[in-house]
Amino acid sequence: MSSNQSANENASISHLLRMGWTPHFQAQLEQVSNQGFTPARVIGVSKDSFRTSDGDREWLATLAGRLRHDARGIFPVTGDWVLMADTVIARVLVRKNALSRGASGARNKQDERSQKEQVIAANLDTIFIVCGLDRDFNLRRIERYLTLVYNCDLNPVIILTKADLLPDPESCVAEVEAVAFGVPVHQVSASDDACLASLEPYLSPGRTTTMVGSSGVGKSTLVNRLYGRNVQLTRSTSIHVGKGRHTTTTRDLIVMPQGGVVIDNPGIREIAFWELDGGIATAFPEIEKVALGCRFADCSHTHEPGCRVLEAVAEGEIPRNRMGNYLKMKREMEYLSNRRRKSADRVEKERWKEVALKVKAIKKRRD
Ligand SMILES: Nc1nc2c(ncn2[C@@H]2O[C@H](COP(=O)(O)OP(=O)(O)O)[C@@H](O)[C@H]2O)c(=O)[nH]1
Ligand SMILES: [Mg+2]
Ligand SMILES: [Zn+2]
Repeated sequence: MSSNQSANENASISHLLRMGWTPHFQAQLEQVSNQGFTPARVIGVSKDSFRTSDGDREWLATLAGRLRHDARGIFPVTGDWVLMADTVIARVLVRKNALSRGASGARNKQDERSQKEQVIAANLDTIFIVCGLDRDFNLRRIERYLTLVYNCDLNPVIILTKADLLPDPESCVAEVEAVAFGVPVHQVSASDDACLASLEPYLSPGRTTTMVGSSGVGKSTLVNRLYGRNVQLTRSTSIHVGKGRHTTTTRDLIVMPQGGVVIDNPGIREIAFWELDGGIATAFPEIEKVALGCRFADCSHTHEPGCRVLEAVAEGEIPRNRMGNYLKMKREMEYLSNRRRKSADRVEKERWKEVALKVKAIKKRRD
């Protein structure tokens, strides 16, 4: 290898590192290194085109036909690392992790596809749960977001925006801390840049942060202020710019001057849950702990005799509205897992039907 070539390679590796490239992805690249693929990260997705970047160059890429019909449903999302042949995405590298949810509206639609896991963003280090200290402020919603994040085994950080609108934002911070055990809570305000410094550690080189939160809470404003200039369209700027700008492929992933990467997502209107695992237990640890004392192991904490949880609610040890939210999320989880089990049963039935038909055909041939 000439020294020139290796200098080039070093330069391109340093670009990739800036985009969040890690040994996990390098190892996957090395398995196919002689095939001339270019590694890049997905920085924006529109209907059938993907904006990708290697930290130096950008492409508007399309998906290889083979991947479009991939039965495993691995469809690139913002934050994914991909291998490109020219401007075609030939491979999606195995994700380190992903933020995902049951498809929005899954409750009403009978459509099988609406139950599919919906991946919001991939390869993440931190999730900012962004909530406004205006009418958006809602502890129950924060609990839902926390459960979503824990379900995906990711690290949440709660950001309360618009602190300037309240005389006493500290009391809200305390309320949030009381429902989000051990989760860092930060307040920020458009009129105060000092509070931004507390977020800098999340933006260190190589780290990826994504933001979830209702539309209008100030996610894009926060990105702009952390960046130091307007790189994202916000509600206040879009009024002046007009709608036309929105039709271009959006850039959701921003490489920050601090060295890290931020993914600015559209607001999640409805949070449906997908994986039925430890998310609820992690979001409501004190309830799960008290529940260990219930007489019945499968106690639903609604009517059973010897229910320690109901006792704790009656004694005021567990707040009534927090308990209500806990039960509501448990019901949603059960609903989703039942649906999933039913559709898995149906798939299994179909498979046996096929086998039975084949057996029949074989028998017929023999006769
Ligand atoms: N008062 C106040 N308004 C804010 C703050 N942050 C954002 N906003 C306003 O909230 C609106 C929505 O902000 P935007 O960043 O577009 O929200 P997004 O939809 O979450 O990306 C804009 O009009 C912002 O100017 C803040 O800290 N204080
Ligand atoms: Mg925005
Ligand atoms: Zn109970």
